[in-house]
Amino acid sequence: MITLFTGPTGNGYRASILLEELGLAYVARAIDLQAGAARPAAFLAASPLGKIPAIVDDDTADGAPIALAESLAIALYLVEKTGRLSPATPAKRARAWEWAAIVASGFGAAFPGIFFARQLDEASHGKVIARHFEELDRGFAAMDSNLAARPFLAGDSFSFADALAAPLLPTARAFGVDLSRFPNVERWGQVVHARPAVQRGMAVKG
Ligand SMILES: N[C@@H](CCC(=O)N[C@@H](CS)C(=O)NCC(=O)O)C(=O)O
Repeated sequence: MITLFTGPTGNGYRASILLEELGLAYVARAIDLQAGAARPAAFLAASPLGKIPAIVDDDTADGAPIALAESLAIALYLVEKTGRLSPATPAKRARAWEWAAIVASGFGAAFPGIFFARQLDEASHGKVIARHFEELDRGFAAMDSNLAARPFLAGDSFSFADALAAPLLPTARAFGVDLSRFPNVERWGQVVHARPAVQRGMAVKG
């Protein structure tokens, strides 16, 4: 059985629509998204940033539960688990993931940005910027906790997740984020950026 931690938002609905479309059995647990509301420990254990949606799947091949957050990662996991809702050809699969990424990153960043800015007056743009820096801190804090227990983002070896995340560090420094508050991230960054392929990749200017 899958437990879905969710709420009445677009991100939550992405996960519940997928579960429904795939015909998977699940129980939905509502999370109070108000700032300062208590969040259940099982939810926080499943969601590194404490955001919905998140799932815990008890029905796994080796019996070890899989806990997972982020709508895009949940989609990838459920599609892989069931072998369904994935186009048959590599070209169509690539197109489907391209659109999934646009939905999760582009739209996913714009809506909360507008939601937050609408609560402010014209003179308060500094608060919008501060809010985005808070989100960066939130992400790096979660990454730091993750990297306290393992050398790379997804375990013992370098994966595509590390490759995708590597450029975050120089970008964050250029934006003035003090990464010394996240020692595990800095340690990971030194290892990752010492990799010849990462250095070669970071040298490509097009
Ligand atoms: N990138 C995430 C975004 C998740 C997200 O922003 N969830 C919001 C609700 S729509 C949330 O949990 N907000 C509460 C908070 O930020 O503490 C995804 O695609 O799942």
